[in-house]
Amino acid sequence: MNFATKAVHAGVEPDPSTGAIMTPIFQTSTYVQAAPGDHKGYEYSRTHNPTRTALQKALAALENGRHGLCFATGMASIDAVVKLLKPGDEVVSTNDLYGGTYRIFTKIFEPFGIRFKFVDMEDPANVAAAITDKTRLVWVETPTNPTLRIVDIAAIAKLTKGKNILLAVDNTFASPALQNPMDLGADIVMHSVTKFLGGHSDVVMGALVVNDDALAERLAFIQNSCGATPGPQDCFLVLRGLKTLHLRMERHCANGQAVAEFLAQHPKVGKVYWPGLPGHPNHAVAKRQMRGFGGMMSFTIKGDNMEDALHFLRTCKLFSLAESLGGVESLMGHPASMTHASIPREERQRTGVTDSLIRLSVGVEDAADLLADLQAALG
Ligand code: P1T
Repeated sequence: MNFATKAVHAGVEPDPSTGAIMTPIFQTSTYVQAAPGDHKGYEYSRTHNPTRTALQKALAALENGRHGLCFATGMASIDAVVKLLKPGDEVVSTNDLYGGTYRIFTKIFEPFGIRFKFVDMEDPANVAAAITDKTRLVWVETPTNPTLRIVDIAAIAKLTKGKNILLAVDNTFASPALQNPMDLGADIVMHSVTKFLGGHSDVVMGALVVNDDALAERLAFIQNSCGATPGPQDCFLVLRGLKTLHLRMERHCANGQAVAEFLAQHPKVGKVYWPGLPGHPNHAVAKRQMRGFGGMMSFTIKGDNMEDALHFLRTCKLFSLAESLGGVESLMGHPASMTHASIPREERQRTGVTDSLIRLSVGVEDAADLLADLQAALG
């Protein structure tokens, strides 16, 4: 099945008791058993819920994987992956990544004896140099949040294969409509479902997709034991969002291109970070491993002056100032004070998250209206 057909149909069967075409919201905590252990595959909703099962199947299909696991938030899904490790294990991670991921790695898991190394993965040689016989996980985010760096997933997979090292890819910025990391050799794909998968800024959720049966079993054990699972109503909303994922992503990409090209030629704009621009350092890799460049981008205002950035954020009208991304409406953010405030300033500056950096999540509105809004704010 091709992607658009999977987006509409994957995981979803008409309800056997009524024929309802939409998966019902199974708003139940438990399931009646005829005798102890004699049940229909469902015992308790932390462990299994039919609405969640449908969503997990749909997400697995969209990532070309065999097993999907949903979590209460994107962070809970990252938490589950790191809980596969034990004290003394090492993780090699991208140095530009969502601030919350950096925070859980350094503030929650480092005190438990897991060691994290943050490297610039635009050059896979840096990953090769950081891997030791203690490395058990390589954590890739691509495109990275917020400077849209691109990591060559297939090149990193060559470094981890056959070495008892899991390769996990946070695919939140691309969504499975634009990139399928497992096809490039990843063992685990992670999503903040909150973003493009949900697509309507009304749900917070996370997901993992894997192929390996034993790995899926270990993660399902963590999912059930730690209990950060989403409720059925949220699963229903995401099932509904997925049906238009391919259509939304087409418009995010088209609007993203219009906005990036507009910013790139604007005399008041400094740097523009968008993987679709030919001047992006890893544009060729993005072209190879992605089917489109998406609607996420960041830029600086010439002179790199905090006041100018704040003026811009106060003046824009269609782009709303808010954390998060990937919804139908355009959002803008100031990573240094919002999404990436938990990363120390020197660390941030090194990866380009300067005080004037502005991140845009370009929505699916009319492109001309978006450009007019940006033009007015830059003026
Ligand atoms: O917010 P949550 O669903 O828990 O997902 C965390 C997360 C993980 N990975 C990436 C790449 C993310 O962007 C996020 C969440 N990011 C934001 C809220 C943000 O505005 O960048």
